[in-house]
Amino acid sequence: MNRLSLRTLSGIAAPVVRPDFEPSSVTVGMLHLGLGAFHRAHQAVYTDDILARDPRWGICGVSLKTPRAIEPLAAQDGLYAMLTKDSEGTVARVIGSVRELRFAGADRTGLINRFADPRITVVTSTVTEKGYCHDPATGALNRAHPDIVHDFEHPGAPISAVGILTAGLAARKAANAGPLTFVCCDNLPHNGRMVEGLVSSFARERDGALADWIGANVSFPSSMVDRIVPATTDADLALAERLLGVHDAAPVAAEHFGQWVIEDRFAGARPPWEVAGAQFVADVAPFEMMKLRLLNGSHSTLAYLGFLMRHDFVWQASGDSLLAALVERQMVEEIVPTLAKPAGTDLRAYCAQLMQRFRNSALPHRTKQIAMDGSQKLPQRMWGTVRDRITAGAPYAHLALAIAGWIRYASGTDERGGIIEVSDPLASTFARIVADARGDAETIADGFLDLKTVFGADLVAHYAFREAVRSNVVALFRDGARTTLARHLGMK
Ligand code: CS2
Repeated sequence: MNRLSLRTLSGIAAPVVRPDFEPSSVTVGMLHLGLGAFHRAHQAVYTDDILARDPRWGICGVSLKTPRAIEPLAAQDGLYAMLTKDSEGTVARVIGSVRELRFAGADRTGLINRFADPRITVVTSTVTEKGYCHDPATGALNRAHPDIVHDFEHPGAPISAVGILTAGLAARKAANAGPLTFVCCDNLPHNGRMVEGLVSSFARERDGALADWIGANVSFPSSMVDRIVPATTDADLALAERLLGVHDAAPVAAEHFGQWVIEDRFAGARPPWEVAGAQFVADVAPFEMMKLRLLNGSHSTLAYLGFLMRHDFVWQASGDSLLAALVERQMVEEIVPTLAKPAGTDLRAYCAQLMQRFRNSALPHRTKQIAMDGSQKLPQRMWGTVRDRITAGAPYAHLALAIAGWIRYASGTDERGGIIEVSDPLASTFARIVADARGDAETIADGFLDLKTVFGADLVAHYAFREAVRSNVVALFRDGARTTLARHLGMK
């Protein structure tokens, strides 16, 4: 079968949607770090939507750690299918906005020099929470992280996102290529300000003049990104091939819903993403808090407790009446009261819409996928809400159970004694805590609750918080998730 490419594109027929611009006449105006499925189903689609109007904004997609994402796309001239799926069916669309591909490991100097192209004025990133090598509790650069240690020693051949960005900015400064905007698109609080802090502390240690130049020429707007994009499955590959009539080795599958709220603080020219529905606002914080606490917080609750209750997929977990009741009450009773209402948003309607999005069975999303990297994700998804509830003297019992669900999951065995492969930068720390506890649930809970880099010094020292989580961990080990949850909800 033929492969998707610029040559075969014209043969792809409706109802598959083809780019409404000529991909080969697009020039590159932005770089993207982290060419995973999320980027290809989100920022690349917003960009695809505006290229007919302004062909200056083609994307140079960069993969930092592995060539896996690059190779299939390179064989397809950067083209791939985006499948949007819900109960009404699937819509297939070919995305043509990724015009250049680079694997950092293949040519670091070439990549760094790309930042010095004056036509490139925007850099975006989706490198996942752990990709910024920061301390999750404080947001500061983790200087002990092996990639950061490497990059301080070899600033000209960096491997971390922060190191590559800093080296790229040094090249831009040397070439006098003008101001640049970096838009972080990962699920981190105040993500722009956070990355600015990381880059400026990394740069200052290298070269004070570079740090000053960055301060004067580079802006780091925060942004809230939203679209549920599970890992692509074999079924998606087969479906893309059937719908397109050509082989596509790199399709992405996602929901129809999409949201992108960006702080309007660009240092130079930018793509007109508002034409594609992005919102440019003065303050992203209310949107970001709503999304991280309600969507991502609920996702994590469904992932940990759902997995323990043997739900492989989010649509199953959110269709389980006990879990649905917990998540709904957690949102309405504990999270919503901590939020400022973002302009134009009805928070109750947002919660109801989330439950519907979670229940999209046409888009199976593995609880195990969301369960990854809890130590990096939960601080922004849950701790902030807990802190606000503590300050307000308000209860946080549902959150305490969800957090206990994470500890129970991260202890590495399921409820039938099977091994859970815990994927987390702190997995070996968790395994040590569990081994040292010799099966005692309270000791396991305390081992986790002592982790300052995860919980922060304040929560580690908060007696009532620890007790609330600890008693739930004990119940989860003793009685299992279903019984604990039913009792918690007064249904048993
Ligand atoms: C999920 C997110 O994997 C996860 O941790 O919670 O990827 C989530 O699907 C997106 O943030 C939705 O915008």
